[in-house]
Amino acid sequence: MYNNKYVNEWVEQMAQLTQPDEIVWIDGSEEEKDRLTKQALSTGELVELNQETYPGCYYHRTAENDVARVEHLTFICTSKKENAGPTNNWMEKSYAYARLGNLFNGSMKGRTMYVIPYLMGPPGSEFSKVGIEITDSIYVVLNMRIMTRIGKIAMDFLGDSNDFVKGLHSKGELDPEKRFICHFPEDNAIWSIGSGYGGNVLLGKKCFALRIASALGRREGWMAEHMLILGIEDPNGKVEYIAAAFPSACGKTNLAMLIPPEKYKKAGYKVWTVGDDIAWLRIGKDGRLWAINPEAGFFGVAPGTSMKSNPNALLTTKKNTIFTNVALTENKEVWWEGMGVPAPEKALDWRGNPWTPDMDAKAAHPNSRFTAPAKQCPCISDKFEDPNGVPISAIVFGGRRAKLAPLVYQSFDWEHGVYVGATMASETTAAATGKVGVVRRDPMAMLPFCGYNMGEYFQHWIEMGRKIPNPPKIFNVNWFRLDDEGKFIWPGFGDNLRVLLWILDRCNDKADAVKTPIGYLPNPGDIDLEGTDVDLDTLKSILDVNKEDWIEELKSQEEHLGKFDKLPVEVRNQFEAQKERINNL
Ligand code: OXD
Ligand code: MN
Repeated sequence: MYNNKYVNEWVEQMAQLTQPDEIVWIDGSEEEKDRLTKQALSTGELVELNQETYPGCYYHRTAENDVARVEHLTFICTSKKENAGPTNNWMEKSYAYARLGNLFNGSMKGRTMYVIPYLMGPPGSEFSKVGIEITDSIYVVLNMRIMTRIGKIAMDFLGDSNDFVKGLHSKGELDPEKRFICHFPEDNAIWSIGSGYGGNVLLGKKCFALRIASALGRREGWMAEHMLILGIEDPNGKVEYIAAAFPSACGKTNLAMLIPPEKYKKAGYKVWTVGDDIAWLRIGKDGRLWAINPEAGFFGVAPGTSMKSNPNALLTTKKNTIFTNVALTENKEVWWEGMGVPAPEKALDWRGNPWTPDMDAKAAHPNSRFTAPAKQCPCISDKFEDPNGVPISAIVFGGRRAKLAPLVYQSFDWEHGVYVGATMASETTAAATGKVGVVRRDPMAMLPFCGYNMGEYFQHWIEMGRKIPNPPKIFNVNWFRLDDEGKFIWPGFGDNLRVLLWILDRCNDKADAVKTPIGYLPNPGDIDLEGTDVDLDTLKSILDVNKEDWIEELKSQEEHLGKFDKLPVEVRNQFEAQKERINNL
């Protein structure tokens, strides 16, 4: 037990509700980690991997029906429905406490309750915030240990304050019928029951750092965004930072850990990772927007991660990593589709069933994950733990669009950028349950993560723009244009640096642009193609603004914007102006 009376009182109440056999207060020590790991190994919750090739690494399988975030079971629970807005599932607050209270009642009988104090953000930073997660899962404790800063460090930060986010998690019966992920932004509380999958149960991540934090940010004048943060160092050693928002599984982790093409490497360019998923942004004393990564680890999608696609991510996972729902080989190593090494002759698949390469089924679940300490990343930024964060030069939005959106364009100004973000769309992937390959609008990549009315969220963006004396410029990228045969036109991966450098040139007034109805596009000659297979004509074909396609797009945008009861007039006006420009094309 720590000696913060607010924490102790609340834990006492939650213990009365859930009735655990025992309460363990997490201190974050190595001794504790070893003890809990041993326990998890003895119950089979974790499997030890080959300690020669994967030192400190463990393997976990979730229940078969519990492999992804469950947006249809995720709720924003406020007193009034309009505070959750049109894009969130809503449950009335006291009804939610009562309904979930029934499920939590006695849910930890025969189990141990772990109390995990955790810090989001570096110690000593004005950005940082404390959460306490109560859970009956050792897997959660060991993952939170990687994803956040747990134990004493968090309690020291909290002191005797009552300013912490109260997170209650129980595996319950792991029954999808009794699974709920509920957020109470009015009370800084999260209740999650019935799941053991990371995105639903590592409450520091999506639940706190995005849903609760976005609501806090609005109240307190800052922003919590679904953004990676990367630094680009030029040959003179100058580093500039970009924050980028993409919907789930659009290659955010790859972009955050980009390896420059050979030519740029030789010239002295480097890319540094500050964060791969979440950014908390505040206005700095110098009038710029500054960002931290509130997390301490990466919870990345394994399939597709290879020495070719993302060597930095793969190398990050070589020790002290927990793998979830990938395939397990006979010599206790892990494997997944797209790992870039031959499939094992025999393995156990993510369900634990015998698997051989000739089978039709996938060995690893498409949303299988690694949980790895950020500090192990070969390209981790030396500013990763900086309490001041990093100054952001450009905000980049993007999504997967087979057609329409050009490779890159710059918004005319902040307000136009907010409209670009508010109408962002992408084709769905496997990170959330549901259909794959359908175009869905995902404003600022925050659709599943905004903890309040999304119209008011747009308004908050507009207002932040007015308050930031020297705001970042806002861009949109689309690495995913397809040719008629369904092949990607742009090589992507490291070559995306070529586009990011144009973006930085624009921020530094070093590149010209072509004014189009949708924003500023590069002069094709300003994107360096040397060393790629792309010729100038091909590049031109993905730097196009097609009137007919955009007319269709605007119809769909209009329908989308029509859903917001609190759409800011500024966003509506930006839409109308864009429509007029397209019609005049
Ligand atoms: C994630 C997601 O896991 O966005 O990061 O789904
Ligand atoms: Mn994410």
